Amino acid sequence: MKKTGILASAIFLMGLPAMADMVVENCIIREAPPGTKMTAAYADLLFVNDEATQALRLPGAEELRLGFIPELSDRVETHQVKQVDGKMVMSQTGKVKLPNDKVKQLKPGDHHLMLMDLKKQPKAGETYEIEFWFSYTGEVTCLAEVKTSEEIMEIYK
Ligand SMILES: [Cu+2]
Repeated sequence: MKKTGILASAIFLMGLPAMADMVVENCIIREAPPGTKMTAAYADLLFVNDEATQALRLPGAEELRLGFIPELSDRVETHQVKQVDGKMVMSQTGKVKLPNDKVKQLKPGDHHLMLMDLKKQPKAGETYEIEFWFSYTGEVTCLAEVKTSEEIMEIYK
């Protein structure tokens, strides 16, 4: 019994060389009002720590390193919102740790991607591809829809 299990997982691993499962969904870019040079992007990230992933023996927790949206910005940062003296303050943060088997939301008031020095104003209804880079998992692209602040408030309420 045990032998069969090991063989089966060995074959499974050969078919998926160094591939862990990452699911990226619900990608959203906030519409930038005229004159604004930056805006935020959000997404749901799910790192699946299944048997194949565990067999890779990753040296630490999976992390989001960065997102790329070359159509809109050449300078994307990971940000975090924190409460400082009763005020919500946004600051640049490094890599974002991802829990195993649990959705990590990049969302308003929490971690998010910040698109700096916008090349153009993203307008509601437009779509842009975001490429997410992780520490261990390969890049994952997600088609993000631009939504208004009102729409975003409804989604994350
Ligand atoms: Cu920000």
